[in-house]
Amino acid sequence: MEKYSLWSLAKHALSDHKGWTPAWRNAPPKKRYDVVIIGGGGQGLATAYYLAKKHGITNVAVLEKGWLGGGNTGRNTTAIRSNYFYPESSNFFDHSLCLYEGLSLELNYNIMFSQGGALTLAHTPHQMDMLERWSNSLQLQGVDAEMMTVDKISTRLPLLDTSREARYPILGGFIQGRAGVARHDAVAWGYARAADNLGVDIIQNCEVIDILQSSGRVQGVKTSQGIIQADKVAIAVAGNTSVMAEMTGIKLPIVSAALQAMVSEPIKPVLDGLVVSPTVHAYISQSDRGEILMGGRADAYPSYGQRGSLPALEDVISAVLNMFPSFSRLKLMRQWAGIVDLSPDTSPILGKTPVTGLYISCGWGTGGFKAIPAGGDTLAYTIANDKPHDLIAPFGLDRFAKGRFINEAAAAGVDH
Ligand code: FAD
Ligand code: PYC
Repeated sequence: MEKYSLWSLAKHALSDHKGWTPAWRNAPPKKRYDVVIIGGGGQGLATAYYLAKKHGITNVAVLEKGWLGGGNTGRNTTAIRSNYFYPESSNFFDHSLCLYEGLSLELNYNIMFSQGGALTLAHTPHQMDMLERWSNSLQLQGVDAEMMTVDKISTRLPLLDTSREARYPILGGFIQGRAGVARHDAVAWGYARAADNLGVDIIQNCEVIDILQSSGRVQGVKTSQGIIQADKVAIAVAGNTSVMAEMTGIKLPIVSAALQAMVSEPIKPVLDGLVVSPTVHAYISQSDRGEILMGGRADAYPSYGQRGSLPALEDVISAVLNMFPSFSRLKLMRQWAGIVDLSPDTSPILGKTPVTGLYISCGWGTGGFKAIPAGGDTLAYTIANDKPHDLIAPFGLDRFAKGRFINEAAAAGVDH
């Protein structure tokens, strides 16, 4: 690998992008693979990496219809936390957080993970009770969580309106100190480079237009670059999941809708970590570049239209100004949307499907960036062994038939 010195950084900065070593090969598709993964987002790339790294399965292709990380992985607000209510979820998401803690080293790629904490606010006595229960439940699972008084919150966040005159006065909150943010592109690129180094073929501009099966067993995929045969196929296409699953006759309980976010002009550091208010329906953090990053709930209307809308921006901005009135002086710089895959209980759907050799990773909705390492690790295990990893056994598609929902709507932060 190329060694970086100040001199080489300066040379690259002035090189007009010429002579750079690509981070992964531009692989032409082979006729057959042991495993084909559809979707070059974080989930697909991490699955490919762990298949190669932990299970020695390297005859693997990741097929991406656009560019790597151009879906939700490159559009999200990068909150990484494991403060989910039910043990099934907190165990899974804490495994992910632990993997994130070592990911820059594991991939030899700086994913810029910084653990500034995630603070959830309560505005009513009922919410305070809920947060107490929630943080107690986390502590019982060995996951860090701490209740915060208003005084402590106001010391941490001097710009937050903690007065009794606020429209929704804050009564307290709870914080997960190990929560944080990472650079989203770096997570995708780090996994892609590491998977490529282990022999995985990454094929961009390759849209899957059909999934081939015979006698209830997957045979491969039909793509914009021709037919590719495979013993096993995994679907990791986020908001496009129900369309893709329907190609195999599987109807999924997934609704696709736009989730929007926005950033202000950059300012000096004024915010520590992530702040979430389920009451005003907004969350906010400050990026490394200084932008104030804001978002809220997914659009109520199902759609594949990956664009913004003024009413959603107005909702989020008015919610944020309830909390941080001084931000009314900021200029909005950019907004964007991604199409998220919402499941009925706000938990992911991971594992085997009724078609032999076909696996699925979806239902991540508004929260699958934090789950990229654990989603990839556990789906790779499931594909390699054709048996669900213990951590994801509760998240199988069969839970809807069995009525074993894992309703994490509250832990999604703002209701979705
Ligand atoms: P994606 O990254 O969307 O990857 C799927 C890929 O499949 C895409 O690149 C797409 O082009 C490709 N694809 C689709 N159809 C085909 C096809 N037919 N053939 C080939 N390729 C195909 N999560 C958090 O944990 N924390 C957050 O703070 C957070 N904030 C969010 C904010 C916003 C605005 C949005 C939109 C999402 C947010 N999320 C967050 C959710 C998170 O981004 C997603 O859950 C996560 O990125 C899902 O990863 P993925 O790899 O499954 O999907
Ligand atoms: O999952 O923590 C989260 C999140 C924050 C904003 C969007 N998703």
